[in-house]
Amino acid sequence: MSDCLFCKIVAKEIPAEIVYEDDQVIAFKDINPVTPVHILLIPKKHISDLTAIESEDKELIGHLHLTAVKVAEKIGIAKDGFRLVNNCKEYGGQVVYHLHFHLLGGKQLGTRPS
Ligand code: DGP
Repeated sequence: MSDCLFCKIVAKEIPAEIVYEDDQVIAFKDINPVTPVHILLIPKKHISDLTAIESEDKELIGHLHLTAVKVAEKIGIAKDGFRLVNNCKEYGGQVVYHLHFHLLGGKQLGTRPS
């Protein structure tokens, strides 16, 4: 999508601190981190939000989760643990409408998700 911010990061039209990339997904540092480690994981395919995934995306979504673990291991937060969050649409707090998961870690987080 030509006007999508994260599609522009995928296309390297906007710079980002990329920590992992393959043919299906890309992971990069959040511009406004809320935890010591705050990485965004996105599919390269434009999907607006979690409700827009289709059965053909099953493998892709699984791959995105496996990638989150791989990135957490690479960065060194897998042993202590981390949080993987998706903000879905307005009430979920979604701002950028290209499906993404926040990988949050590097400190003790609370037991309540919000
Ligand atoms: P969400 O509320 O789930 O849609 O979160 C969007 C996140 O995207 C937010 O934590 C800030 C991040 N973000 C917004 N614009 C940019 C950008 O241009 N570069 C990077 N690296 N992150 C961005």
